[in-house]
Amino acid sequence: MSHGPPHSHEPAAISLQPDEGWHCSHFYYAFDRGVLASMHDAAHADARREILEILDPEAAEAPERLQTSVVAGDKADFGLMLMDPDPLRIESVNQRLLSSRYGPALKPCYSFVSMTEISEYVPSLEQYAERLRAEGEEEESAGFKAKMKAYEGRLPAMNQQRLTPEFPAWPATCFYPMNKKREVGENWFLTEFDQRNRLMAEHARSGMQFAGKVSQLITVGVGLEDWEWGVTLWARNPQFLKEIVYKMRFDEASARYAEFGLFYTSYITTAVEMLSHCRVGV
Ligand code: 76R
Repeated sequence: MSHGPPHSHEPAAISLQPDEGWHCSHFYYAFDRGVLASMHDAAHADARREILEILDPEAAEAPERLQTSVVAGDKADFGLMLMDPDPLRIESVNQRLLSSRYGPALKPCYSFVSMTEISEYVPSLEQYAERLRAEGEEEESAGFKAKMKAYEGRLPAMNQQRLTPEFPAWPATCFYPMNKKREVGENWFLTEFDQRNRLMAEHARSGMQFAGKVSQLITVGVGLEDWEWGVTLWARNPQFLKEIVYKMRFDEASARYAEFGLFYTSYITTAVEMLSHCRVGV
């Protein structure tokens, strides 16, 4: 089969952008205090200006989303969460940082490359109706109709939030990678769809109990990363991070099938606040 216009020798346009949704990268860095100590005051002033430009979410070259946070513990000093349709626009932030005046003082600690998607477990309108029926709602009842109408109303915005999210203005965030088990007898990927769907519905119900306290973004690493998913949580208060993850450990989807990588907990800041917090160039 031939692709592209007939009789054309032009290569088909190549794009790195997904049909829908965005690329996403999480980056974590630590400062090398020895290198910082060897820099003169004037060099710090220039380096600060430069790093603040690179981390300015409003800058012309900035990806669609750029969030800076200061990391708790010694896994890293600060983190970036970056999203854009163009993966190179995201990666260029990392390269511009590393090649900047502060570049020699930056040690990359961890990164996670992923993309957004609408999970196959997000119920369509028909599947949502199915769930309501399964929960014993009468098809003709006013309650059933009201719930269907409400779901139909919020689904487009929810899907947009999954694909091209606005970051919540909440101060605490936590990122961790996760897999679903592939072991003999406990293989998520050999489990029937209905069963997975049932477990994910249970999972979603426990998640919804944290509405107003925790907001989640699941990005997919399958085919791109060492782990299958990246979990980004934002919380009004860090105690909710602890509460939600504990609660979910009891959901069968997590209890039986989930495997987790390292957790990176951090607090959202501006780039200026991050530099002051890390006592860099101040
Ligand atoms: O997207 C949606 O809100 C629809 C329901 C839903 C899906 C499909 C949902 C709801 N999640 C979904 C998918 Mn989730 N989620 C996690 C973790 O720590 C743990 O035990 C697991 C890490 C948390 C804390 C969390 C929170 N979820 C997924 C998937 C992808 C599975 C796939 O596609 O195969 C993973 C790996 C995963 C893991 N989830 C919610 C939450 C919360 C808080 C909700 C409710 C969202 C809301 O209220 O809008």
